[in-house]
Amino acid sequence: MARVFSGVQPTGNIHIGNYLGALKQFVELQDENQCIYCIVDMHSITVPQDPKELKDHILDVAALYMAVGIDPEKSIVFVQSDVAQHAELAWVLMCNSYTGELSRMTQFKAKNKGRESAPAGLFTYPILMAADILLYDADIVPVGNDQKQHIELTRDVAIRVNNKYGETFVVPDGRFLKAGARIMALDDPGDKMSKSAENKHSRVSLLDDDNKIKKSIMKATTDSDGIIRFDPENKPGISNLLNIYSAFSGKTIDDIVKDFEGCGYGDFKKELVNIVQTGIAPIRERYEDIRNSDELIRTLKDGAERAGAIAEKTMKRVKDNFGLGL
Ligand code: ATP
Ligand code: LTN
Repeated sequence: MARVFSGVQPTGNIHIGNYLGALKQFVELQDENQCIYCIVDMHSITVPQDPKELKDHILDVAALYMAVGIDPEKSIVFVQSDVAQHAELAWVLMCNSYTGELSRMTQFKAKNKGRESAPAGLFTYPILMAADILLYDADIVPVGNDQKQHIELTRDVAIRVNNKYGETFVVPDGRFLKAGARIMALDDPGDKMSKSAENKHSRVSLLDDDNKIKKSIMKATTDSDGIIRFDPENKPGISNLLNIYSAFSGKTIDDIVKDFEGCGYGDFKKELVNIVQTGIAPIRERYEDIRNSDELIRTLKDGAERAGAIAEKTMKRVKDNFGLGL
């Protein structure tokens, strides 16, 4: 059985990009693998958070994990800050990574745009992510395409440590889906769909009601030539919508294009509204029940205990190999 690890930040507005790029894979993988899914709250404080909102968002994401189909009987689900070894290992890895490689991370560059000085945690964010993954000897890391560079860095650091200190870490592979790996913003298909974008119609969130889903999709930016064709370069808007259609329906893009031959964008969007509404409704319904149950916190505490037992073993191996402690 392969070991799978991934994480999502506890910020609001989990959207269909997060779902199609990451969460959907989490569910698919849990039958055949040993899966560990984390709510990475320590990553989220790399930018300022309201403490009360953060606590709520941790439980929101945990409930969404279960609502999309993650089964805590099969997978370990826990909150990152409940297992202290994440921060402990991050320090060791920081001592084995370079400011040069961290400066090249495009996510850091994007988040730090226009500032002269950045919070050090924003800069070292990818190392905490590497620690998350390496702590659990993960073989596979299901994520969206935007995380490719961070996975490469994780591999580089793992290989570097193994070469210097002897076999310490499993070198992980990223797992990226074809149809959902990079969902673009509905209002600007040049940008990825994002939790933090100001315009709420730039995304469809998993907890949006039918009305909001309809509004956001019908408003989505397309182009003026009116032909439904997959061409991300020249027709990014309609290509993004085709991608979303394909990911929710399971149909290939070629088949969808054939089905809509001769139709206008309006007809296509109406059908897409239908498909997305149908895909999301059961998640939203399950979410309400789970979010309000007492079971949720018990599940996370149990998950932290199980994760902590694995993390402790890895940290012992790391300390032994590095000559740390007594
Ligand atoms: P933001 O949208 O504000 O940039 P994020 O990327 O920081 O949020 P996370 O919670 O860290 O969100 O990401 C959870 C998962 O969703 C990650 O695996 C990430 O790669 C994936 N993901 C995020 N945005 C998209 C997208 N637009 N398309 C596909 N996958 C995505
Ligand atoms: N950096 C990721 C979230 C994340 C993660 C991880 C994903 C933190 N730790 C470990 C996979 C494995 C993001 O911003 N999407």
